[in-house]
Amino acid sequence: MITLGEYIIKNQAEYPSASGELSSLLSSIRRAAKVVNREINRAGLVTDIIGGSNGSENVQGETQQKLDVFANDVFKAALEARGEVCGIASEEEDHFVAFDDKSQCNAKYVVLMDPLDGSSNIDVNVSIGTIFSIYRRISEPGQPVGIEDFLQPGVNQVAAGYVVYGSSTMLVYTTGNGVHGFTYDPTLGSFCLSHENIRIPEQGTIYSINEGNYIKFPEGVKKYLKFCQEKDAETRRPYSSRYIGSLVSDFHRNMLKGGIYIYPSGTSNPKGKLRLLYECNPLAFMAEQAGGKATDGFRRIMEIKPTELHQRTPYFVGSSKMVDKAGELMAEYSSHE
Ligand code: AHM
Ligand code: MG
Repeated sequence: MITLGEYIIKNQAEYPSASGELSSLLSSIRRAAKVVNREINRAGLVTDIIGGSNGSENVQGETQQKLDVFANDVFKAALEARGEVCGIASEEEDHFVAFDDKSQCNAKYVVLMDPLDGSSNIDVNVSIGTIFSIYRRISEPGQPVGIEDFLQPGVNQVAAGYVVYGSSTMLVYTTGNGVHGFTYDPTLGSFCLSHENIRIPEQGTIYSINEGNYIKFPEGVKKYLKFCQEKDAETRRPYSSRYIGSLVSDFHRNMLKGGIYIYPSGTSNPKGKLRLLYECNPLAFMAEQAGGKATDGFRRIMEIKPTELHQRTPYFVGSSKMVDKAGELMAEYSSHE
């Protein structure tokens, strides 16, 4: 059995010129994930302390759960502690946070994260996740980190991943060399390699979308949903509809089984709901590394040049043939503003 720690060290040894900083950064994420996992497992028992709403809102006007804030603090502290990261941006922080300790001014990496995605599911014991995205800074080391370090297109990512806190907890990541999954063994306190080199089937049979918003969807998405529901033996339609409402869990299932996840634009969310930098880009990188695709219905997600930290985008991600088909119908029936 190979643990995540061993796997990180083994891979680093294959790149003798690497400084080990990225490995060390991934180890910080692994450690924070264990702490957050422990608290999530206790959330149902001690609702008044760690479960439920925090009574505050984040910059996007969403109610923060106590565990959102806790997870944000744990990941932030873990990333600050070791000196590889010069700053972070998070769904739970209005602005990016510079780690301006002198030594960290020289650090190479910035991390963008959603510390606890899908957190409204905590109170009902449904899987939630952490998403992270790692870039090399573009400002000069030694200078304070700036907004330009965070507003990079997804193609610049050096690593990305997620933790899914589900019936088992898993950490799945890529450094641009395939996607690898590790399942947490609570008796050992270790993430153990369980899914090496994950590949998304190019054609799946699952579609995931909040169909309650149907009336607000663009025509191209409506047409694609009709396509999913029609009978066709060759493409094994009708497909199954599966929607947990927890992006990491829906993405994880679709990546293993084959499927498409869509969060389109709508009349109340003209740019969709999901955030480009710390939700869509990292999962797009993972999807592509596993042989899948991610678009906003028209263009490749990872080529979008971000203009704001909390920018939203419509999102289509998963099996390549399914994303292509949805794209065809978007091109035919919807216009791209
Ligand atoms: P959050 O970052 O506030 O948790 O919101 C993101 C979540 C995703 O996990 C999920 O896929 C989506 O919101 C569900 O939204 P909806 O309830 O509109 O279907
Ligand atoms: Mg989120």
